[in-house]
Amino acid sequence: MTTAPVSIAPRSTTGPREIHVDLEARETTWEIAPGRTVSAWGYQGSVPGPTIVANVGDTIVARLVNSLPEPTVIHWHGLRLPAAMDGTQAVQPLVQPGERFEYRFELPDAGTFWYHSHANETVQIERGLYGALVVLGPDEPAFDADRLLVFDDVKLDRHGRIAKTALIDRHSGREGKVLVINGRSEPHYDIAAGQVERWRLVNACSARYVRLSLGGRPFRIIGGDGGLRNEPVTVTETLLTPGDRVELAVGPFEDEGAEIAIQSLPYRRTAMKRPRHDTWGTLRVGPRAPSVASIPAVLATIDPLVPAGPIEPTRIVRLGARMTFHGHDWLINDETHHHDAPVKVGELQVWEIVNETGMDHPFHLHGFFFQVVAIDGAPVVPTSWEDTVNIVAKGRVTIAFRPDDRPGQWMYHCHILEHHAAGMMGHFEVTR
Ligand SMILES: [Cu+2]
Repeated sequence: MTTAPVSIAPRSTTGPREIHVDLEARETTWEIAPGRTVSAWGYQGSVPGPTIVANVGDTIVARLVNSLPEPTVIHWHGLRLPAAMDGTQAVQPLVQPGERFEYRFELPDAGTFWYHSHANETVQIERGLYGALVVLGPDEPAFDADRLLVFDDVKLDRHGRIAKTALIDRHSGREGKVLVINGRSEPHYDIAAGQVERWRLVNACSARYVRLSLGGRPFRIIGGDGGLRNEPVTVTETLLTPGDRVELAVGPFEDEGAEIAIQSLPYRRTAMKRPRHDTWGTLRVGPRAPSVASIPAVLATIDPLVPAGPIEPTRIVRLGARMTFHGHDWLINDETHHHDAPVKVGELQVWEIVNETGMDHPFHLHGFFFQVVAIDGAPVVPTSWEDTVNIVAKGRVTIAFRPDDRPGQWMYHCHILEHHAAGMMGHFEVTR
């Protein structure tokens, strides 16, 4: 099936607005491929849920109505919102069946974000409770078209239903064989020769890493989790862990009629999974069209939080595992659901995330963007703001962030949903 670009035009130049969104979580029928449906859960009955497009400074008013048979809650992934709006059980009671909750918060940053259930995630996100949120800044680079691609994989049982959680999932994370972009398998996209499109990618998979390639063609990375990076960088692949976002400039292609595979290259995130080469969709190069795209050489200024020189972590966060009678527990500093020390508003945080396990873990921090300042102890110059970073097996990544004045309960966790559920998460308080 062919999919048209999404409309990501600014809605208004008349100043900040309130954007009202209804998000009823309910049972629905999800057409994952033409004529192939599964029973699922979706916001407003669609998977993904409604795409929210807003400007920096707008206020989101999102009304969650829970029409599911179990409690739920919505987390706004990557957004710097007040703690009370973060949508976790640490800051609000779960929204019970038949109940509702109104989220209200301002949008301080431009970028590609997403929202998803933060209750019984291994079931609720797998069944489709996620959607994207795009926030536009006042001065975005010009492109010929915008696309939003939300990657997900669905695990079906032999009856074609969304499979129940298996014991092995707790160890390796759940991966499904049905690969979908924006809820549909094998989509086709058309791009005019000579044109350049902005692609915003979200990895909504429970555990699958997407080492994205466009048939080996070069493309430019222009943004990460927290909006535009310092400058465009040309690559032939980029890795998206679960929870990750990346923004790309795709094109120009000169070969009219070419079919380019949107694929993921083999990636070994755990010795337990055989790395695979997968095709997610196809990009077709159509007749030539004029281009208005203009990508500046400098996209954003990323001022380093940590001065050059030796880096002294203020905190060590160790990712670990232990065998138990029910399989693996996943740990932070030797504890499941770790309670970490508070941090103070305005005090620079330099956290070394140490992966003691034999498997990669995507580390996600709620509510605050960080800079990656060292990898395996070697300083790196930060080029973007992130909220999710891969920590390779036995590897170490040092991140830095300075909590702004949003006190309350926050958390960090592995974004492999089964690992989060099995304990690889930490609570911490931001205090004044
Ligand atoms: Cu993990």
